[in-house]
Amino acid sequence: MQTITWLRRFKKNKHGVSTVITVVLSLVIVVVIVANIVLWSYTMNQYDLERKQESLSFTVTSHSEWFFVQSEYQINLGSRTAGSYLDTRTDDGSFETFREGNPRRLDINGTFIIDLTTFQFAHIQGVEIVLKFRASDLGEAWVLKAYNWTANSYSNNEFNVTSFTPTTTTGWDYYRVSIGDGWQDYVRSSDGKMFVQFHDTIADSAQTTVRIDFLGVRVKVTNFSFKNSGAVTSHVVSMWVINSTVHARYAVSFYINSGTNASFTSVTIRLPDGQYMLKAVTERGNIFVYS
Ligand SMILES: [Ca+2]
Ligand SMILES: [Ca+2]
Repeated sequence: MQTITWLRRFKKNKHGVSTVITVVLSLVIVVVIVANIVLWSYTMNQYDLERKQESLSFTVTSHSEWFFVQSEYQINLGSRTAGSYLDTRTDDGSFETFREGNPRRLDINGTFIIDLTTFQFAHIQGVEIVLKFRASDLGEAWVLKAYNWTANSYSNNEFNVTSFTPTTTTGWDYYRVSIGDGWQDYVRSSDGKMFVQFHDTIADSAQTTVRIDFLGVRVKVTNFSFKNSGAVTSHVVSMWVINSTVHARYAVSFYINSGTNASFTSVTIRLPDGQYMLKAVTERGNIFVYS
């Protein structure tokens, strides 16, 4: 009889214990869920807050400054009749004058130094040469070349324009050259030295006078200057280059601390000629536009 009573009590107690366990477990689960919701909501608020606090602006440059002839041009054919090499350093209307000799030829060359300390060889994407000149007659084409350090001779093989026929005897002509692939042949990697040559093409009857207002070289580089006026460090993870024909995305990794400016050079990002828009996308998903 005693045994039966004990068994009943035990069953009753067992039922009670499992009820308690169920309640406790349920409570634990509820607490865990609520805690997670609170934590998630806090994290999301924090994320949104940081996202709203992000504020970037930026500009871009696609070229270095101009580099000019170091000293007086060497004259191989013809002569110098007025002005000096200093006149060819600024596009300002003051010029240096050269004249064809007998035979009617002109051939000069000058030494230019690219500043490779500021514009690292590995960051350069190409070279540009610009000549602003006036020829006294329009009877022949003129040629810009540069010394090819690999071939050990003057060449314009990789130039986009290999000769230029002047269009005016009273105004100025701009003879613009761009060297993309192969530019490395024309800039000495050890010191940035370039030799640029300018010459006529035929010994015709006219004794041509040539005025040079400007002759300069510069390198193509893509350099971004960021300004972080936000309250948080920004991490730019991609850049978009957009115009009517280009819509390119480049993966990058630029960190800009709050309240600071920072500049970054990209070898891979190619900026198109003319108008374009740039977008910087941050890790937080913000998009900042430059146009
Ligand atoms: Ca000539
Ligand atoms: Ca000038």
